[in-house]
Amino acid sequence: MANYAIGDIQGCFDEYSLLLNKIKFDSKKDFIWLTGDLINRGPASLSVLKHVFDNRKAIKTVLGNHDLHFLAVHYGVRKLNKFDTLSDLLNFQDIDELAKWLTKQPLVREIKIGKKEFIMVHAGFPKSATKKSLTEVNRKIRKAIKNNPKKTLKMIFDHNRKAPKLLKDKKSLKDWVDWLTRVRAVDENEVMDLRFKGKKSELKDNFKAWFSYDLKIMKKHRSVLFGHWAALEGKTNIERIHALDTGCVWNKKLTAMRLEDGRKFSVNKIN
Ligand SMILES: [Mn+2]
Repeated sequence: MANYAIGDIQGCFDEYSLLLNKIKFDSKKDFIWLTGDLINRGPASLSVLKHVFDNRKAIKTVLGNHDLHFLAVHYGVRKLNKFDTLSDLLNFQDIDELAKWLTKQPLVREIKIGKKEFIMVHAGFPKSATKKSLTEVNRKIRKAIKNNPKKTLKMIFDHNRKAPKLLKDKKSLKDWVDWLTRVRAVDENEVMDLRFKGKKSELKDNFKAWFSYDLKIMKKHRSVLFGHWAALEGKTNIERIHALDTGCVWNKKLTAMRLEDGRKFSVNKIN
């Protein structure tokens, strides 16, 4: 029995299958934890989502920005853009069931392996975040999506308007969704540069990687797992903060980390 965290699959079903073979995944004994962005940009979003759904007792995910974008298109509050590869999914006869299941997935997960504890998100969180605040925010976002998926998804993707309703920590639910599913570069005042997608070495003057700050959440037995930032190529150079998106959809590789011992397994993108 083992637990594996796997980075962004983005519709790369063949590489995902190869990786599961490589780690000899057994859905009766093992657990897989996905960093989100299961779909989009790659060729086989439907196959990935079906596999995860069919194995949902053993395979768990957090939501990423592409998963939320798909839901927004499905619920009719966003349009497809020219780089999207979501048609197989949107045209699938049982898509309602898959979409409904996806709306129930969290944005933050806590994984316990013996004495070790892992916090998993798709993109990141503010340096001031605590386990308590992340749990609370995760609960609020899930509740909002469940109660009114259309309205909530519309609010999440309304990038021009500052969402008015602020939570106790002065961030709105939209701010929090941006932190959890989109953040990379952040300045000292917790302002995000959401356009930045480059390497750490390309960050502008006042901006640092969100995980380069002294994160309040970090404790001795606690680690962080995230995806989303392919340009990091799996490296943060910070102990117990693990970047798992190794850019499979960008012709690099798909990576799994065994949580019991930290060993990494990768497969290259098949061309
Ligand atoms: Mn992403």
